[in-house]
Amino acid sequence: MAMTKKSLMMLSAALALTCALPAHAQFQKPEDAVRYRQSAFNVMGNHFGRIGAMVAGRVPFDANAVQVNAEIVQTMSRLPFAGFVEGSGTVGNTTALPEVWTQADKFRAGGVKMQEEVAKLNAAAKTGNLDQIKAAFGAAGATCKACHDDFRKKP
Ligand code: ASC
Repeated sequence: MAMTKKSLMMLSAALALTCALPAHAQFQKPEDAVRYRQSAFNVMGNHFGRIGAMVAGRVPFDANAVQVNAEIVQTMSRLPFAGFVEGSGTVGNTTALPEVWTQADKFRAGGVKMQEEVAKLNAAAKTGNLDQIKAAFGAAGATCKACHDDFRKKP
């Protein structure tokens, strides 16, 4: 069905409104933000781990599977940071440390670094070259660990 000019205008107005909303408006309560960021990290870690199993040789290397998983990891890497809203540091079952908010610039920079390394992993995945994938996987994993060391409660 072709879109009328009016429906296109309504759609773009709705999109503009959605994008203009502050991040906290995504969540009705702080607990929802905790669940959101944990869900995004969980899915990201799951698919990162599937690549890790191939990198470690526990599962046979399958270049196509690496590509599919790396694409998901990159998409998921864009999501969790919107969930670190003010007031969500002490609710639910969060393991976030107060430093997420007291050292917000450092935390943000760590997140950006992670997104960059994950993008490189996705690029390496597209080459199908296991050595490149291994190197990029290691670099991406190091960015996960860096934030866990500094910003996540130890078990
Ligand atoms: C993973 C995963 C993480 C990182 C981290 C790297 O596979 O789920 O959180 O790697 O353990 O040190």
